[in-house]
Amino acid sequence: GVDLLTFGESLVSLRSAGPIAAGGPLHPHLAGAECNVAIGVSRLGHRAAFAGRVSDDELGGFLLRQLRAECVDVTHVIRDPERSAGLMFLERRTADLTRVIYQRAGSAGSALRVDDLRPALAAGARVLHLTGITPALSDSAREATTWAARAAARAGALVCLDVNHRAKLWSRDAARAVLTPLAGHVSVVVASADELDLVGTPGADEPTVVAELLDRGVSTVLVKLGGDGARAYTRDGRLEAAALPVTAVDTVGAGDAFTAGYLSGHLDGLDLAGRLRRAVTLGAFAVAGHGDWEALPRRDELSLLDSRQPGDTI
Ligand code: KDG
Repeated sequence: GVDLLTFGESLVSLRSAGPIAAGGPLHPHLAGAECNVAIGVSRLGHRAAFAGRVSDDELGGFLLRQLRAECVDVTHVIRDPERSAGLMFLERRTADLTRVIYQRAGSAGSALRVDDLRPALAAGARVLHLTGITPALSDSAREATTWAARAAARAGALVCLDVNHRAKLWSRDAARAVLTPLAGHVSVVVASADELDLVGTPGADEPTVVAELLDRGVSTVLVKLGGDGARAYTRDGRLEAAALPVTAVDTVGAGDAFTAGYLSGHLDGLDLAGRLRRAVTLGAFAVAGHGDWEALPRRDELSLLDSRQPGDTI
């Protein structure tokens, strides 16, 4: 088995440095929250696998080549000859504001179903990572996500769910109706502060939702606070970590980096403080460089941001 298995939709992200309506070049990148996590974990030397459906054309070939180049196991990816790759246009509208346009309805990734995941689950994984994006893609993808969470939990894997609400895919109420029951099958829930009530009582505050989750068997709740760091809750109480001070140039993918860092720390057997520290460290690398995952560290680079001055040349 692998250290970490994840699945979902791998996207071709077409990045524009300025307003799309003004024209100019678009640069293709691999994207998709689950792929970002797989790459983050793989860069740190763990064995990570991605499963899902990828189009059987050049765009699918591009996605697989990127994953392989990052040493992500794609043995259980299925090539779909009938559907196209999901696209995401990322428009850097201003230095501080990025806009997203999706062209992903009916994509190969959205056609994911339970049978696609059976071989990957049977092969085994220490950690299964899910996001709240996959169940928003289609009925079959939703069924596959819930099935995988239960199967992995039964097999003794640590199951992690990042709420990852995508308002362009579904409403908050629709997301809550699916993600709240799903959270009952997982050990680790990751959310930003504004996503927390999508896995609990609508409108409830952080302590209330955290208490609900811990009561339902979740062992760790991680709340991402961006530049303010993160909070972790377990039955033993609450722990906080500050963000590393870096110049943020691109926040897309920061949450995935955070989760990859946390899960890498789990795989290494670190205590909660160590896992949280690695999570905010990967988040800092993600925001301090361009791209969803391109700037993530190798293991020998983990301390690169410590005791560093702006503009340092090393
Ligand atoms: O998590 C970063 C993402 O926004 C990204 O890579 C795309 O998975 C994605 C999505 O569905 O928005």
